[in-house]
Amino acid sequence: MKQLNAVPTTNQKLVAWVNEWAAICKPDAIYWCDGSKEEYDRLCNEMVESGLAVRLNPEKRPNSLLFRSDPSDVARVEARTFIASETKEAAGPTNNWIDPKELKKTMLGLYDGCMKGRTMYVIPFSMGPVGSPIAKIGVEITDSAYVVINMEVMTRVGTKVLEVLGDGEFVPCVHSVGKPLAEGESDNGVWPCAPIEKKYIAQFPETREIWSFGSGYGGNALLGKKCLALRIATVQARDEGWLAEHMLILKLTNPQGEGKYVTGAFPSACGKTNLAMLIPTLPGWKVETVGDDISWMKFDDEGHLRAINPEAGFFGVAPGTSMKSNKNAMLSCAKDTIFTNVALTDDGDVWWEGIGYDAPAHLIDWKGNDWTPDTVDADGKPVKAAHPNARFTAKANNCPAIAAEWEDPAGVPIAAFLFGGRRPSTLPLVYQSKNWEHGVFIGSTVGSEVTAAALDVKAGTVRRDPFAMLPFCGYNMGDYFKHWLEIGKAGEAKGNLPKIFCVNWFRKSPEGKFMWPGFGDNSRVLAWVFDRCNNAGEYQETAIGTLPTVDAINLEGLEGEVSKEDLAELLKVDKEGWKNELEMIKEHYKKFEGHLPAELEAQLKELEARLA
Ligand code: TSX
Ligand code: MN
Repeated sequence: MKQLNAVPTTNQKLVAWVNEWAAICKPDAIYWCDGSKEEYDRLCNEMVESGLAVRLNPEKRPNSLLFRSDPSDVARVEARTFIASETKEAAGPTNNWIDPKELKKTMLGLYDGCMKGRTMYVIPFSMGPVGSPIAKIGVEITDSAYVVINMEVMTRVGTKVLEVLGDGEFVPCVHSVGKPLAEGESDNGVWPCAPIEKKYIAQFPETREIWSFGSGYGGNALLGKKCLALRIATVQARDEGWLAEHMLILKLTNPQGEGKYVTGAFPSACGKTNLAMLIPTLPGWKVETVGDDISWMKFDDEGHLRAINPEAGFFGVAPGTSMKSNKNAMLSCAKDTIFTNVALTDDGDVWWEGIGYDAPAHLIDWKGNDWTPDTVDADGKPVKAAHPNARFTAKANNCPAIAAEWEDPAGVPIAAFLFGGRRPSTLPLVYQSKNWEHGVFIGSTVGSEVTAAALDVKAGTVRRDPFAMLPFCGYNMGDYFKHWLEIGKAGEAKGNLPKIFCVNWFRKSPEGKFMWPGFGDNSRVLAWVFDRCNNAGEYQETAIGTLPTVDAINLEGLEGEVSKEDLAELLKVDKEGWKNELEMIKEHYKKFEGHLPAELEAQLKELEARLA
């Protein structure tokens, strides 16, 4: 086995672990990543030369690549994602569980010789600013250079991380695409991965280990993100008294120049990245981005929850992103970007559905086929040029709206939590929880309308996704609710806990039209949230919580789009709708029997009594 460079650490545990895995995976060579620009450029060029990547036209999209994945390897695979805790009960009712011994045996069989013909890259990375007291260090070994360059955008990689690590602890992350090469064989420009039944995304919560096999895509392969920063970190956070959450972080500044930090949890397809980068339509207000996906929060001495964004980039969904829906995301991926599964234009740029302008007459689609606007499949249905889950991997520092303090190692003090989902009826535009416990109740009942895309449930039903954490909590979700209640108890005395709000940008009229313009106009809702954090803003107490009065939402400049009557409807408590909602929540809560905290049961009873 060739050592391509010198081992850059004296951490004996790390060196032994790398050697142990090299013996199992049997790569041709080992390479320790230093995170330098030279290294990034070299790997990019190698992948372009081997045909795995297309270099985009530098005049259109400087320093950017396009990858096309295998058509079977396009998204996270929840059915192949496992929480391998000692007991099934520890994983809880919402996770796939396998016995860790059995799983390790199976996976070691798959890992045996899986890197033959490939280089094993060792990626030391920091989740969070290097050296921040809230940050954590991981080391990923992988046989994918695509994973290396994505990790170099999404996390902090290299020599500095090893310096801070010293002889300390790291989260070991093992990844292989699961496609060994025979003597003289090459990928031939085809994305390597393993068939679905050999894919495993495994978390071992007690030993803080991550093993991933068979997929090269996103959350399956970039192990710092969903696997470490959420599934493993939730377990560490529970044990250490902090929060690891699937939340955006934004800074909101009012016309007087006062700033507040807000985090928000939303299920997928609710526009979390759009909210994180929103451009307010309310004059004088400003939104800046701290993070678009994950928030790690710890108490400071004053009892403020301080948040860091553990990531260094955005792994955003491209389709639907336009200068109208998210100008800052478009500018973030204007250069230095890795695109995956978008369409390629004849002049070497990218295109996707919802980019805001018509497709040109000819494209190469995400599968590498010629595409024209009239291309249809065997059933006569229009063929999409970009995969619906196509992504851009872009540096946070390339976002024009990035907040100056986004890398502050101390984190930013959070004033408010938002919870939301796509709810066409019942849930008002915004309301505030009565207190922390009521806020945890709201978080535990987060849900989003199921659209036609999901075939397992009928359209129009609500899929519950508590705290938007359903696929990302590394332990029993009922115990996770309890942890949230305990954070409330720990923070209560100092009086600096964030206020908790529920928002819903997706109310529809009986005619099926969106009643709220959303996007930049959501700043009008954020302004009320801001004011409530100062105990200001007009409000009314209702059965479901604290709502703005109709006059409390500033509609200046929205005349003709949203009338006072529409707003009154958006801010009404629909008692019949809520009674139906209560029944749905009872059904949802059944799942957590035996682990559902009594406080949440009580919240449900109290809400029922207030609605009676
Ligand atoms: O991201 C969205 N946000 C949050 C923005 C900060 N989307 C897109 C969701 C898919 C990712 C929204 N879609 C939002 C929203 O607030 N609201 C809607 C619904 C909507 C769509 C279109 C219009 C109005 C509302 N109006 C016109 O198209 C003219
Ligand atoms: Mn996410």
